[in-house]
Amino acid sequence: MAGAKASKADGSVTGETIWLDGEFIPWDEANVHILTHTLHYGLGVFEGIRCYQTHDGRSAVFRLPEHLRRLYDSAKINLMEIPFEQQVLHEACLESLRRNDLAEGYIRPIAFIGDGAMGLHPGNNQIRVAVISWAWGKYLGEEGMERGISAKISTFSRHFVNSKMTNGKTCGDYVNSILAKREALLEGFDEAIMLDPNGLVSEATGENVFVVRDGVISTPERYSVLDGITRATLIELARAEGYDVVERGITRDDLYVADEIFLTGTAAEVTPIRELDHRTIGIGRRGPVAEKLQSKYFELVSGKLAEYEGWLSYL
Ligand code: PPE
Repeated sequence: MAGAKASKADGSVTGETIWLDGEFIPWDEANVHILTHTLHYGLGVFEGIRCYQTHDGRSAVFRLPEHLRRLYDSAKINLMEIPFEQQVLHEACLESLRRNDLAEGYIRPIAFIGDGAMGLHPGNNQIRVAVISWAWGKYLGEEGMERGISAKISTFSRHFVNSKMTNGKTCGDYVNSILAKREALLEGFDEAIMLDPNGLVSEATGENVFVVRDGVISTPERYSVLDGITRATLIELARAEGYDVVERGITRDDLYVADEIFLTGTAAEVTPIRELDHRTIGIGRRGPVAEKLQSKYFELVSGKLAEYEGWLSYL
């Protein structure tokens, strides 16, 4: 398919083939029935994983087992049983990249409830599983990686922890993120950071938040945020670089007076914030800590740090 490797300016993505319920089928035929339960009620779980071309030309998926483990955890939290062994999905992720001819790309496994029973109780509707891969460039813009992006504190609160199960990555939870993201973009910002119901900093619409002040790196405790795999990676990299990293309650004004703020996520990687609610953050562009950790992260995912080889699944 011509142009299959690029995601277009309108955000649409295409490819050759999609793994659905155990087999690869043509991209354009990967359709579901309109009564698909997840479409109506939002109970499904998904992952976002990246594959990078490494320094020696091979391709490697970053922390694939950890992402798949979280997928199964998300399913368990939501009382969904994924009808495949983790190893089957592991292979499907790698094979999906190969079959779509992607040396680098984003992988989206999703488990959802199929059609059949309607109403909130999904009955015995089939749990369906897909793995999709596509080329995805810089999530918050190439320029943002160096210049930093602008953000606002959202008027929408992040879910209360007993409402959003924060160890899970559940489809319907993203309504809250979409509301916050659209509000931010409509007002001319690039991203939104949400506060939890107590007013403490939670996370951005699809990223975890880090703050630097006087050389100390802080990030919100795990309980109110998705247990980000990039977050965990950054904490480890930062500590290895000799930084103090603390997980603590962070207030809105801690962000305003930070020397640096940066966001982490599989899609967003490590993206600095230059301005928050019209206040310049630190030097108003990527600061030294973000720069250091960003470059370590990219060295890591491109296979240049031998001590972290175990985090790469080569194609
Ligand atoms: N918080 C949220 C709410 C979130 O969605 C993500 C990932 C993270 C934190 C970071 O988690 P991790 O990727 O494990 O470091 N967001 C995915 C959504 C992307 C999308 O737009 O779709 C991602 O980065 O893949």
